[in-house]
Amino acid sequence: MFSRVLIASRGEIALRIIRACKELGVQTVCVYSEADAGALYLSLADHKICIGPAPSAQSYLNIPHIIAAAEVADADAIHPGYGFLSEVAHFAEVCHDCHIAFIGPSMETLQLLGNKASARQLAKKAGVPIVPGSEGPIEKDEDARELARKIGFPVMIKAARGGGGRGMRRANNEIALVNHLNVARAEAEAAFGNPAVYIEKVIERARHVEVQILADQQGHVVQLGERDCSLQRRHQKLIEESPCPILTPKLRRRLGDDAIRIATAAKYCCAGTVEFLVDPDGHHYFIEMNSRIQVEHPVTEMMTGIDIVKEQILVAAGNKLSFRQEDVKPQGAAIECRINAEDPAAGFTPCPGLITKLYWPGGPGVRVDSHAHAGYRIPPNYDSLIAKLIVHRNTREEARLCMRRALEECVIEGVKTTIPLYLEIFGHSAFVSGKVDTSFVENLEREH
Ligand code: MV4
Repeated sequence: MFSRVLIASRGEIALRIIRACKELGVQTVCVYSEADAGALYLSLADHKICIGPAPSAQSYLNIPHIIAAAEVADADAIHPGYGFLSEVAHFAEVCHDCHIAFIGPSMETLQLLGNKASARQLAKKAGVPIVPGSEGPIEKDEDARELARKIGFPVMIKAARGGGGRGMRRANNEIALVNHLNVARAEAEAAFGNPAVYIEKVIERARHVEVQILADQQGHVVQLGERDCSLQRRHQKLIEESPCPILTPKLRRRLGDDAIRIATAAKYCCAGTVEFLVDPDGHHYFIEMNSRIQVEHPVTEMMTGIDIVKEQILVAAGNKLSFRQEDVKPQGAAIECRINAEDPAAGFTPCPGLITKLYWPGGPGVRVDSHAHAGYRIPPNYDSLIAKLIVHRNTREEARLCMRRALEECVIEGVKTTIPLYLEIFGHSAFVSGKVDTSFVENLEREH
């Protein structure tokens, strides 16, 4: 087992990893930027090292500074959390070359799954359904037009090195396709350093359902059930829930089996998430795999009782998974809200600033994962996540009512948050009936 883990992330996920390490008897080193110097969670780490000024490029994305901190602190492993360098193959390579364990998949797996076009090919080869579209990147406009005519408009143009909706454009006809293709290539080159784009048929009114995977270095791959992430706004997830209200037992088993097929084919190790789209006819399609712990992992932890972050650390240290597939029995219903310092009434404008008063809910079935506190100043340099509020109850309806009660108990003064939007959503008949798809939040905004 590791003796000291360096946490190369910030905020609530850094605190989450500190908690897992403490329970494992592992020391922690937290790196932080000058903007996070006042955050109280840092005092829960055994050591803390400032690695640079606020801008991510000079701190949380600065590989030499992070590696130097690991050397100084004599850390034998690095947990990348999510965001920042968590899926950067080169970072995993540098850790390997410096004899520091990277708590995540191998560099080769990160590279393979980081290219969404090659991940599609891997899924197809593994016998998993993918969205009708191109075999790999699209080179010539004529090929794109021919393919689009064959699969039918509208089509989605996606950057191979994108993901999570970044570098994704919809084209409703040939003119739009040709125009968007060149812009998408330029944007992909600028944003990801790689202009490759691929094409998929647009799956209308889809649900976005993802399956949590845990895999050890001995080749055991286990799936921990699904999370429905359809409630997003411009690809920013807002609310996640499990089980997905529209999955039949048969479709649930198919998604689980297909997620294991893809993780096995990718020689996956550690925690990962396989993303699918489910169309109104109940067909599922693989779209991408995320090679990191995700913001919404607590939903699955509440459903299964498995500590995913602890398992990540144990597996990275060479331990076998401490359970088998037949031991995974998701119970009840769980819902997570991302409480962001944004103003939903003003187009989700970020509202960083000083939190003057903070009171979190509690009681049966309520979990709050947050690094925030009264007197904490939310820096403008990073994402606006203040906390994740997660509830777990026996049924979805009980979880919905519990979530509303918990949201009403929250006291956050000094910054605006997304809470008012959530109170509206959890009282909306479409949510109550479980019939929301990926367009729900944007339609709700249009109603205002
Ligand atoms: C799609 C899609 C429909 N058709 N791909 C990919 C990344 C993820 N964050 C969203 N993704 C989607 N990919 C095809 N071929 C629908 C989504 C999607 C979505 C798209 C637009 C607005 C909100 C969305 C929410 C979930 C999924």
